[in-house]
Amino acid sequence: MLMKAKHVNKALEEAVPLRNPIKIHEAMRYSLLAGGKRVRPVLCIASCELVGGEESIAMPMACALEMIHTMSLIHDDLPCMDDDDLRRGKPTNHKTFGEDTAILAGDALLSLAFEHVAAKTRNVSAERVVRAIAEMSSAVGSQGLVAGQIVDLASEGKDVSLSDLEYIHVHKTAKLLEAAVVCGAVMGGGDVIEIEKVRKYARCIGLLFQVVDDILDVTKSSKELGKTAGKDLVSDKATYPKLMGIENAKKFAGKLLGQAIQELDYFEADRAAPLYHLAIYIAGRQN
Ligand code: GRG
Repeated sequence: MLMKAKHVNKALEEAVPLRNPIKIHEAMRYSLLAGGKRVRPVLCIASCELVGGEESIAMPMACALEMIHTMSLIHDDLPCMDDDDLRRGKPTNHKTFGEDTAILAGDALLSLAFEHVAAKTRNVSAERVVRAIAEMSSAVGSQGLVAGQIVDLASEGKDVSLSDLEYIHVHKTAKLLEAAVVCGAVMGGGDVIEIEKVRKYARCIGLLFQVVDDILDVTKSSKELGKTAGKDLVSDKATYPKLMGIENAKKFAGKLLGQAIQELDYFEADRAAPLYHLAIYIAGRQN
């Protein structure tokens, strides 16, 4: 997994060279190469290999997914959205380059993502490339990330039900993770049953990712509370632990992990091992 993430980092570095106009490429590279966990690209490659494809076949798609994810983080951090100062341990894009450039850097990354898959994918039929691009697009637009974000923005300061919370997370987080896994299997030559199995796996880990994030928020905040003598660091946003209690949230995470792993039973154990370990990693991650 670490090796795959390293290969992704190298491919991303090459995909966005520092060229003219320098400022926009600097801003794109600043956030893209800032050292995220690379969960989406690694999932995409692992899924491609699961169905018998090689890493290189899925690499342009893997990079495109990380470009889209990064653009969504840049825009999410803007003053008109979450207004955050820090991302991936560094000042946010707009803090470093200004709001105007940050918006353009996001736009350029989104556009480059589609160009990159279409222009750089090799040894995959045009029909499969188009299918994968359609899958990826649907995870981004008004039925995907954008849907999650607009409902999230609209719910600020209001009481959020468990089903609202699930809607937000499915769209903001799970859809792109699902696209990563499905696109990997499509590029790798997966058949209908294989693609359906990995889609179900992805739906579970997509939600799992967010439940774990919420649990980490609580555990991190309570550790910080200890350090800061009672200063209230717990945000007022709705989370799984808040809506169902921490123990039930942990049980729910366990159930999702179990379901995800069950979907992998269909595949040869050796081939499914990376996706199996990725699910365990997502369940047990500490950041
Ligand atoms: C797609 C046009 C367009 C706009 C984007 C701003 C927005 C609309 C959507 C917000 C999407 C968002 C910020 C979702 C949160 C996703 C999430 C769980 C982020 C954290 O992912 P990690 O933990 O982060 O994988 P790293 O830094 O490791 O990559």
